[in-house]
Amino acid sequence: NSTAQIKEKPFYVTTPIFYVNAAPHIGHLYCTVLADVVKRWQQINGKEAYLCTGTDEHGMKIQRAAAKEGMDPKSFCDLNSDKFRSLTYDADISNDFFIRTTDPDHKDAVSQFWLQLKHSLPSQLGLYKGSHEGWYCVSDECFYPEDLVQPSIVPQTGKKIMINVESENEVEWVKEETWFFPLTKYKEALLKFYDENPEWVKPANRMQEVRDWVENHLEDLSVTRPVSRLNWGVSDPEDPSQTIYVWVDALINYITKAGYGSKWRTSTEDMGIWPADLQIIGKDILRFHAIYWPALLIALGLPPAKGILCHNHWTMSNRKMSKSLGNVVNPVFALQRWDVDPLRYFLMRNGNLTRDMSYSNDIIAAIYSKELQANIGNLFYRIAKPKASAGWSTKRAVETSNSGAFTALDMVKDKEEYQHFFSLESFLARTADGVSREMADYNASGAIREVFELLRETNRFITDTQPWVLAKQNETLSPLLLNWTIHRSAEALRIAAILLQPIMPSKMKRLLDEMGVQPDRRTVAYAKPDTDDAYGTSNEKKNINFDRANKHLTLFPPTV
Ligand code: ME8
Repeated sequence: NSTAQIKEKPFYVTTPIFYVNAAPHIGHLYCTVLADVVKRWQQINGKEAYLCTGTDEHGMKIQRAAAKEGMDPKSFCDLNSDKFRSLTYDADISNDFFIRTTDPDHKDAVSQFWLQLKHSLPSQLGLYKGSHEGWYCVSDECFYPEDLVQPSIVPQTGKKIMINVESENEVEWVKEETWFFPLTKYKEALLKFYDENPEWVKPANRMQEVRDWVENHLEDLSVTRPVSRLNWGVSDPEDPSQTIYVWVDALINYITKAGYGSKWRTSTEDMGIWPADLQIIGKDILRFHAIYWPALLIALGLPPAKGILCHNHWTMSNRKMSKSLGNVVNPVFALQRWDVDPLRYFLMRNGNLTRDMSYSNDIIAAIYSKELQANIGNLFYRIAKPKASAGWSTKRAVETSNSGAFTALDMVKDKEEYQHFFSLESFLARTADGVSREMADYNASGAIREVFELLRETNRFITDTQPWVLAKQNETLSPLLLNWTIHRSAEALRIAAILLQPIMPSKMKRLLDEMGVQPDRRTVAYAKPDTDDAYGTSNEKKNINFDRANKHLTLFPPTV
């Protein structure tokens, strides 16, 4: 039936699931906020969208961390997983799922995936058992080839150790019997997949890195550990001497919440929200997501995610912020100090996909005062402050505009001396498109830049049109020009607030509430001038009045 509508698959975005060996830091918050911004952006574009985050709780790293604390692994995981979960509340993350790899539904999904790998593949493409020796890094939970390992000395103790040259974490020599996934047999399939999806990993240099790795360094993957060394994990249902490798376990999280194992197991069924539209990861875990994960899915005839966004790292004094290094910023304190939305704003503004980013309270303080207070806060205050006696009423300005009285301005449109009254128009018209273009590349920083150009331009516009002078003039055109100035500034603020909702959800909600913008008119479709003819009026029920007392108008209060 040609009239039958095919329901569009909801947008699905994921973050990595975080190791619970220590508390969360600002790097974890960063990628979770980015995922939240992507999800909220879809929503204000009218799409149904889902976000999955959570914690990675199995493996040797966690087993050892728990033992060090003298705790049983599950209690240890409960304690630390809660810290990540409460961070999502504190930071206003709109996640739909918070997965824990110790959840029964996930462990079940892992077992099923495992059995499918073992039994549904032709023998040369399926799992095989073999013996394995090599350098294993517990901190990174992976083996490294000989050429990526070198001796090092622990500064504090003088102890001689072997480390991986990239992560600088300790490696140890391990020899064991395990199951293998014949990754090398999937080389052609992976390269074909990359060829067909040349922008699969963004940014482009990361895609190239992946391709180089697949072309030159592919090895079969050891996908279990002997239970004697690793017992904290999902064990092979048919071979209890083996525990499934933590990375295989962890990657499956992305399909668990999409219903794999409980609602579907093959691509001929309705896979719900899978494939994910976007998987956000840090550069440290690119190989797992861009090589192992698609290979495992391709093996079972399941589609890989539609795209991967790989970001760089936050640093402190030029070193990667990491739990193992102990140079971390505690996001809970940062949220208390700066408030949720300003911190989200900073992370998105200074976040970067291609360079490492540096965290500094001085920079946050400067951005807070120069951008949030001086631009958006100030603009809000300027156009909403009560000066009704002098005609500063946005309500009236909007009404005047809507009643068509602005056609009077047509008379002056071509006159040189009135040009500055129209200087904002091109910004009003194009900002939403600019933001959409940036967000198509998931570039929140670029999106912020576009909005702030509009805001800066608006403050300049007000300075040029001098509404305070117009308010005192008795010329025929003055009231019209005054209302025009206020109305166009209000339009700029309304558009900016709509577009910034994903980044600062609660501040922008307040701003839009204060402006009397109806909840169903806060989508990107309304982020164009003259699309909303109903805001700016007071809403008796909610007691929202655009001409309220000054003290309510401070969006970004002074910080301590
Ligand atoms: O790797 N700057 O978990 P993890 C920015 N459990 N982002 C950072 C960061 C930093 N300094 N440090 C960490 C794991 N991240 C696995 C993932 S997924 C199936 C399993 C972010 O706790 C970044 O996104 O080490 C990185 O990829 C992720 O946290 C790793 O978190």
